[in-house]
Amino acid sequence: MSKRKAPSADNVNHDFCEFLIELADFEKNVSRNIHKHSAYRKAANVLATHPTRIKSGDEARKLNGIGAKIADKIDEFLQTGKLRKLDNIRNDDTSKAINELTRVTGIGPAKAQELVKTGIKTIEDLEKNKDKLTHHQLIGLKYVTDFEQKIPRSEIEEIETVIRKELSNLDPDYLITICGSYRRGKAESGDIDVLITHPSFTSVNKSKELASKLLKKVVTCLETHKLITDTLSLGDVKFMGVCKVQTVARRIDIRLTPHDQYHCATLYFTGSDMFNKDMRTHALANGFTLNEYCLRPMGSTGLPGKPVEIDSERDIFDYISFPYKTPNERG
Ligand code: DCP
Ligand code: MN
Ligand code: MG
Repeated sequence: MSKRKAPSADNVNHDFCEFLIELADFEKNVSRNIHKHSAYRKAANVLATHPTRIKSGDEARKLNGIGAKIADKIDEFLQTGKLRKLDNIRNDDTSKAINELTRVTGIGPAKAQELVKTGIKTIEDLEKNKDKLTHHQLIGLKYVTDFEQKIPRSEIEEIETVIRKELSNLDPDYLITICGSYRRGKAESGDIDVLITHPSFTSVNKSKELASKLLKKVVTCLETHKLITDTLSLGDVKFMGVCKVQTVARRIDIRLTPHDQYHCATLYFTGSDMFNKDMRTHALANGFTLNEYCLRPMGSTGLPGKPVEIDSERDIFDYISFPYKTPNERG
């Protein structure tokens, strides 16, 4: 998971997307209104993929996901070059402090609000109050500016080469896919999302002990070979940490998934998150329920049945009659 998504630069509605994302962040981090957050995010996404420049709120309203309130904001922005609501938000002290504190990975809106109440409002304040932070948050603070820098594709390619080389020496049976925005072909990514599996680990045979052993072995190997530098958290199937091959520290997640659930996991962790939402909705409309583990038919009782057998990502599209999209076409 990585923080703060910026819309892609090649989009003709870039400026609308930017203010919508700022409003979305405000709803998530300050107002804590997840519905409004989703509405703004959705609108930003619709505009980001719209091929032509939007010229009025009315025109925007015709698009799926844009209602009257957002259309009004587009008009106000077109007429005045700014938004009063955004000016107010930007000038509000609490809002400023929460935005600043949530720059640190591990500090979410709830923790940020708690810190603000005790008078901690800046990164500098955090430096003086390290006793109030968890291990994860301390690492986040240490690398706060590093983690804000996008990772060029070429650097992830370099990281992928290292991972493949070291893990194939460790145990050639590990299967590795770097998912996330990198798999979607993006020129830059916020973090590195590594998905791994091993034939010995399946949905039938997935004891915590086995999972821990398989994941830990990978993490230790990559630490030994100086790729991984810090651990934010290590569970039985999920590692969150830091790696470095060049000069900037990068966020890396490694997830272990059962061998027979690999394709559903690959699909899910490739995203985008909006694409996943669309695909899940489409699955439901076709009588299936889809998640990161499996695809199940919905029975007449409204309960999901047994997972169907999946041999490729394409199988999932086929089952729910969703036209196949290559990773590059998934938003
Ligand atoms: N994901 C999702 N829903 C979420 C979070 C994540 O479906 N709420 C899935 C889709 C994402 C993938 O997990 O593509 C990886 O999550 P990231 O946050 O790392 O997102 P990306 O890799 O897509 O973008 P970035 O370049 O910012 O890392
Ligand atoms: Mn991630
Ligand atoms: Mg990512």
